[in-house]
Amino acid sequence: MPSVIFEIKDSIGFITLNRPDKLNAFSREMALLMQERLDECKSNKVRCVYITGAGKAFSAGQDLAEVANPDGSGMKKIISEQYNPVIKKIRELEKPVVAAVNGVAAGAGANIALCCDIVIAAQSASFIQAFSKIGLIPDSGGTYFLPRLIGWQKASALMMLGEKISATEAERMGMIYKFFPDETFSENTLSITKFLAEMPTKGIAFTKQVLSLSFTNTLEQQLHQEDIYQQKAAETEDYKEGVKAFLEKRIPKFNGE
Ligand code: T3D
Repeated sequence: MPSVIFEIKDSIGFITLNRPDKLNAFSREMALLMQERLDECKSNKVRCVYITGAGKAFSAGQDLAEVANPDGSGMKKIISEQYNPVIKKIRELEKPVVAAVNGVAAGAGANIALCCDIVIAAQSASFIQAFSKIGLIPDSGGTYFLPRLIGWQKASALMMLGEKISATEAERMGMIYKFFPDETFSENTLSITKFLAEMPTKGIAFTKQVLSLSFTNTLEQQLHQEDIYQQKAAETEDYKEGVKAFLEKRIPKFNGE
């Protein structure tokens, strides 16, 4: 079986990290394959992306056995070839990306989940900034996203202490959108993903882009961007359909254009 399973169904690109016996730890091959799959999600056939892990974990981050191999790629290569492109591809993808965190998410595994647009976890899942425990700094965008999600103090403590956080606690802190009981996790997460895949895809993509800009913009700059992106959204077919359906008192049928 490939280390990343990929399928497009109902306009959803399903990406499953598939090294369950290693808790889906990232080998170089898996990171590169994930990049290829994220590129395939640029297709118009995909209107929402769903990332999850096979077996009991989401991902344990970097495969430490592979990194300990003296013949393996060096640190610079790992970050620049494996993780940074994954984060950029998720953020640059013009459609929503849902992280369905089915189990433990550690190190780069946690931070890949946290850069997604909507993070949903099973109640038994957990999050750990495992880096400090092996003498590393948090990578894969962790130092960018985590303080913005939960505030500088909590992020700093979690990163330095390497404390494992339950899904319940992660939701309470605002690190993730929601958790669901394990029994209903798949059903509920898929239902949210299907709903997103039937929404106005371009409008959702513009929302993603404007939200990202807000991290560095002043209010003046951000208001200007909202003006620009709202005009783009108003030119989409889905906007016309949304207004028409509202006035005709019927459910809209969006085609993602
Ligand atoms: O140079 C660089 O590394 C640069 C890149 C950095 C990016 C990073 O992601 S650094 C952070 C790497 N990840 C970690 O440090 C996490 C290591 N794993 C753990 O702390 C724990 O395994 C977990 C908290 C994730 C889960 O704990 P638990 O008790 O549920 O499972 P376990 O028993 O520790 O692990 C189960 C198996 O998975 C075990 O193998 P075995 O003994 O059954 O053959 C374990 O060795 C393996 N495993 C877990 N994590 C990794 C791993 N194998 C390779 N790499 C891993 N990251």
